[in-house]
Amino acid sequence: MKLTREFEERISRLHLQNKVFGGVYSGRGQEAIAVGCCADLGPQDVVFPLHRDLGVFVVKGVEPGRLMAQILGKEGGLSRGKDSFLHAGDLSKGVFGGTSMLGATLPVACGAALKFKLRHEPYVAVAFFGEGASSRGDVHEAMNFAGVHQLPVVFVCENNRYAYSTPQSLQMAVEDVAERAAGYGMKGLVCSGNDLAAVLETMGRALRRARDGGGPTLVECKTYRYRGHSEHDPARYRTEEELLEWSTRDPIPRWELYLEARGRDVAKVRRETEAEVTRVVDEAVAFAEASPEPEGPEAFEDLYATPLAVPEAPEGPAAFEPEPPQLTH
Ligand SMILES: Cc1ncc(C[n+]2csc(CCOP(=O)(O)OP(=O)(O)O)c2C)c(N)n1
Repeated sequence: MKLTREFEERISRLHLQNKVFGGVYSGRGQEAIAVGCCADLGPQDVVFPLHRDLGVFVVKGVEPGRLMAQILGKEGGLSRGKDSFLHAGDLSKGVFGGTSMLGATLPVACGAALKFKLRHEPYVAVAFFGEGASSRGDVHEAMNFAGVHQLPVVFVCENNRYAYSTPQSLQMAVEDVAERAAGYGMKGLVCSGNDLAAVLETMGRALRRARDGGGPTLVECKTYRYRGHSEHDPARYRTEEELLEWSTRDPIPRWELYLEARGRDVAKVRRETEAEVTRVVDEAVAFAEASPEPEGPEAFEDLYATPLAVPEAPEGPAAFEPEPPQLTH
């Protein structure tokens, strides 16, 4: 959680220096969700993060230098400087790239989960989305398909109460996104997304169900977006009281309390973690800044996937020759 937070702090500073390629969408306050949902995933499990999910990349083990280079649009980045963070992925770590169309990654997650099921592979697909995206058609079609086919997929809704400036009450008529799960024949679970222990426990149940062939789960993590929608948004549409209330639920001090209650020397943990986090982020920034700008011709490379297998042409005459269409007038 601290690594993600520090990484994002540094991105905000680089953004002020005009070094970031594309928008900056902070997930400050939502760190426990990425950590709690990805901590128990294996290298073969796949994830579908969104614009606020830098933490998912971090926990899935994407190399921090390449991640920072992606954010600066450099050659050393995940897409070799061809795109911003928004559409970045790293298939070597099971991280699919995002799309601009909110919710459009959920059907793709179902495709990945269907592949696991058809091949009897014991893996899980995890798709992240906001409560705003939950009102989009693709999201419902994906959940319906996952329910019908009992796919090993977990849908994680990060309900941070705002879709850009739109509060939840203006875009959905139910209190919990998780209520919708019932309509698709799956379990809907709600937990505090600001409490790492709660996310770990809830996600653990969903992952066990998916791995045991029990089908999909919709996990709703209640949380709060500490910053504006993106760096250009001062988010004045929120009240002081609301900000104050949620500032007391910061997931990092909350986890420290949890550790303290279990007898850990939190001051020591904090010291060691902060030193390590600063070192990792310093190195990532140094790598990204030293990485060259893309030159241009690479824009025409990596455009098509290499086919897994080229089907062989059948020998002899084709088994089926379609009739030419008959014109009636
Ligand atoms: C289909 C679609 N509509 C609108 C947008 C513009 N847009 C980008 S992010 C965003 C807010 C999304 O809110 P939510 O899904 O709750 O996620 P959050 O940003 O709160 O994490 C909007 C409206 C988009 N990218 N795609």
